[in-house]
Amino acid sequence: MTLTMGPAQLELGGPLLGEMRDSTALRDDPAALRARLAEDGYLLIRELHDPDKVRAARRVLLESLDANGQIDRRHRLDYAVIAEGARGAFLGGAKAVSHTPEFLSVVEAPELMEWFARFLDGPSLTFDYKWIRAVPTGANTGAHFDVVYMGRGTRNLYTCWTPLGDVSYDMGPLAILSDSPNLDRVRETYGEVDVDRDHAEGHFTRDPIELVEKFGGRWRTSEFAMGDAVIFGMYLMHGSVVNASNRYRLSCDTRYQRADEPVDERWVGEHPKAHYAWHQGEMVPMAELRKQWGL
Ligand SMILES: O=C(O)CCC(=O)C(=O)O
Repeated sequence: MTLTMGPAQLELGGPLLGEMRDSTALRDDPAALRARLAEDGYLLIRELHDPDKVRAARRVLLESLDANGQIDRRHRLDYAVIAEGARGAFLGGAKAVSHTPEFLSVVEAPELMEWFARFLDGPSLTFDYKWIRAVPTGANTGAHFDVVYMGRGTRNLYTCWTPLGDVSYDMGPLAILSDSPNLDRVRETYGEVDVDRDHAEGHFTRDPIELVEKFGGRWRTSEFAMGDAVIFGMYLMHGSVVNASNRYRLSCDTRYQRADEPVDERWVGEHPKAHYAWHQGEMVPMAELRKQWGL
């Protein structure tokens, strides 16, 4: 099977793209989880969330998209078929969705906060801001580190990527660069970007093959079911496969850290400030920065 990422076609099972490793068996063993994260850069945990709660959160998101005319009503709402001419939606900061009891009962579930507390070896907190995505046909996320968007607090910060529904390969699942790419120089340069301070593009590249050719490693992805989650740190290169289906790929990504470590102030509070200056003034193209860095 061939999957598309940006301009590239990658054969699943070929040298450039494989399947994510399943770490579900380690879910209650924090030391083993930490060792696995250090080795792979990510943790795929099946049913980390309660699937029924994810189903309820999905419903809230679908109703919001439907109210906005984005769902093709000739199909069951649950199929999330995209209305003709409708675009994607990024509902980051849309509290009418992200702070519903249904949504919070997934991403702020006491059992999830406790799981992170065990993993982090100390009480955990989560950012108030939640990133929620309805990815349309033909779209995908370019390759990036999360640190460029949220690096003002502790770097011991973790993303939990949660599919809000089953996600098959054709629906554009998350993809991560694993298998020991040598990204030291990328970390020292691109990894120090702050998009609000630098007015820089956030994605390092849209071409996944270029990354493997320059830095090594192998892309990995997976199909997902309701309840699954992928956890990773701020310096994991990741993006997504193109959504080749006629349905929205629904997901959210939320952040967790130790409560006693510094917090990036843009993402917490009653009304998080979010990206307050990213697109102000002239944007600096990533190609220009990469030239300066010799990358
Ligand atoms: O869901 C996506 O397409 C991208 C997610 C992402 O970049 C993240 O979880 O940090």
